[in-house]
Amino acid sequence: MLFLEIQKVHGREILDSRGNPTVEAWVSVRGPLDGREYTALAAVPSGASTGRFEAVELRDGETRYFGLGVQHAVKNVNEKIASALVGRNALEQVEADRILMETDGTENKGNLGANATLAVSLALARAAARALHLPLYRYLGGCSVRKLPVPMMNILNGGRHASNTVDFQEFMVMPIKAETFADGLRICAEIYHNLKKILEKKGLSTGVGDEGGFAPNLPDAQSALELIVEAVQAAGYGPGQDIGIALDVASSELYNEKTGMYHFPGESSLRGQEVLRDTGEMIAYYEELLEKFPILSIEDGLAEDDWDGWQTLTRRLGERIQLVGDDLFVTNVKRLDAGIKLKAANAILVKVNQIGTLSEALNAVQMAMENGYRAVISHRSGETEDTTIADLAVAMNTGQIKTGAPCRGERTAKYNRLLRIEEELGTAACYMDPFGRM
Ligand code: 2PG
Ligand code: MG
Repeated sequence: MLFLEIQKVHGREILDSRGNPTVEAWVSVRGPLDGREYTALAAVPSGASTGRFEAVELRDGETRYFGLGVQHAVKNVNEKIASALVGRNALEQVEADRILMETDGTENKGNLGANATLAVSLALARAAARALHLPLYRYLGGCSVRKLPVPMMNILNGGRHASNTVDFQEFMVMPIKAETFADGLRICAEIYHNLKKILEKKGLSTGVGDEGGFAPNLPDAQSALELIVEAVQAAGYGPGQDIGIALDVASSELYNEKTGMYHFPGESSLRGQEVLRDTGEMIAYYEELLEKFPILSIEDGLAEDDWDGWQTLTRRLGERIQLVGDDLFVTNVKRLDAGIKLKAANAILVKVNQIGTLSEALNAVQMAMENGYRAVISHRSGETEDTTIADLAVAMNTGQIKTGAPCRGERTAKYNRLLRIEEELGTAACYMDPFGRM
């Protein structure tokens, strides 16, 4: 077996797209054939609507950057992680990730920080690919890769990602009938621009949220969906025929443990009275929205701990639409396994920093697929220019990616990387409706 000796591991503190610090790592390995040094970088994203069961993002808690500094995580990269990995074979990703877990020694990466472990885990894969002169998607996915993901493009932001009155976090369009990824991306961008014109005409704000989608003040989810349908039609596409709608309710953020209810602060403020829904009402609400709009996918429709509710939701809607567990599963095979056994949800959102190593994220994708669950590779609301998730979506054949609006460089970096991959794959590239309908 080839030996790609890990030579250096180095971390540094950089900024994410919200202006908060995050960890970047670079790893250098010795090329197996020419003995040259190959270096690659990777940077870690950060969430706002973070699930309670996610791996730990180590923050300094000191005064600089309001406590959000990551100097301790960086120190862990430069000291503990570097000394555990230098001299080992970069081709043994699973073993390297196991060493990261062992060096950390906790269930949730609370010692080293999942931001420290993930930066190194991703940079390691990138450096190995580079030393082998392979694109990352090819290195991770092998000779059979060809499927470009359908974007779930977030064009209207709410919840924790914007300071408007929209309570659902994400309203996304999916170009399910496009011929190619490039075509799908163009269609989404055209819808995005039409939405902007419609908002302007109505005197609504065209400022954007954390993921680049518009963030106007609207009375409720129904009015957001109406605007999206209008934008799809104005762009010349058929809602439901060419374009499906996906929602991320991020409902763990709306759920209040004390009342056992979902609280809608935006809707409440505009109605002048408190709007609350219990689990049954949430499900009924989705059923009502499904009747009116071509919704194909709902993420985090219920809170991260409401397993009973998720079972009911899946029984009621699971045959009709995709139900994605984000905070519910947190890219963790233990939680996913529990969900599969309970028949809760039918898809998983995969965010590499929720779990903290590449191998563990890949395991989650594999477990999902082996059990008839779909997997959607996803960015975080706080991102960097790192494009690893674009390659990951192609390598793992997931057929879907969630990476924001066609706006803000950290979002377009992923889309642009997918354009390059599609061109590189040439006639082998394929793009298809992830829900397999004709
Ligand atoms: C989500 C993500 C990404 P955050 O909830 O799916 O869109 O948001 O990174 O804030 O958790
Ligand atoms: Mg989510």
